[in-house]
Amino acid sequence: MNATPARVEHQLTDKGYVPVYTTAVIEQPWSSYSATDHEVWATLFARQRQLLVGRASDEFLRTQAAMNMTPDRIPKFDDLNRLLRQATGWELIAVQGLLPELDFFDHLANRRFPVTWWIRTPEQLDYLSEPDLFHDLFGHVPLLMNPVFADYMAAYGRGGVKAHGIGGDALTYLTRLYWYTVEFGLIRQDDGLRIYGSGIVSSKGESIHCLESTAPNRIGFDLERIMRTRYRIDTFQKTYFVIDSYEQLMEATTPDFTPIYERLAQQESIPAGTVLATDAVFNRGTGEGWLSDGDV
Ligand code: HBI
Ligand code: FE
Repeated sequence: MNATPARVEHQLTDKGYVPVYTTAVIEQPWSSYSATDHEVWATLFARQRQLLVGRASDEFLRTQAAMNMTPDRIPKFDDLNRLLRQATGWELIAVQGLLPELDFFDHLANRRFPVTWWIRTPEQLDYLSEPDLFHDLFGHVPLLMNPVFADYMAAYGRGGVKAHGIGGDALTYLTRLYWYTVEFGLIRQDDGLRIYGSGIVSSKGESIHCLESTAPNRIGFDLERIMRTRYRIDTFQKTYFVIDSYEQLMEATTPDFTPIYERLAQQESIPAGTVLATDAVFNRGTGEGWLSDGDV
């Protein structure tokens, strides 16, 4: 039997958590999962599936159902890849942890989504500081079944590879775009605002907070506004950006970003909790419970 691959996780140092990167692409060691691993998957899957009805976007719920993920056991990437390749040409690859940004972008550009092979422990059920199998598989993979979102993610990857070559703050701007759309995005439906961001759908607390709390701002999507806006990595978001459609995301990535990066370099970044007079505001948050600093 093959040895179980490494779990490459953030290291706790006297300066707090520091990310550790790995580039290896491995086979999903499905026989290595313990009964506890499958139980953690089953618990999180059942809880989020129940919580997200009426909160996640119709398309997220539809694509997730289309993936036939088994709630009781950790799905096999090979089973999911048969569906995914057929739908949009994407495939999952198993990785051991965080990839260096260029590796990550290059995989996206080639329609490969890196999924961390290991799942969090029962003690980490409600929060862990980095993507695990549940965040990636439950959160990121379903919308890759949607052709428009799948094209956006591939275009985003190509943009990331290019930004890596440009240097300067290009990657910072692009990472903010990922953060406020792919990870923490909301979408407007006829029946109200709904969640499509992976960081939200894989989090019990934030699935409730992002739509029902009065604390956060909710602002209409604006590409350059988002690319100027700093964000928090350790608490619920202070601001959520709302798209009208997945097509709007795809259209936003069609222009050449080079002149946009040059324009952004002349402007100040915007704190996560700020609302500008030019913002299309759905609601201005009260800010209750916000931490005052720590934006990245
Ligand atoms: N690596 N495995 C993995 N998963 C991610 O989501 C990921 C990554 N490396 C870099 C990264 N995300 C971020 O820089 C994105 O915001 C681009
Ligand atoms: Fe993620």
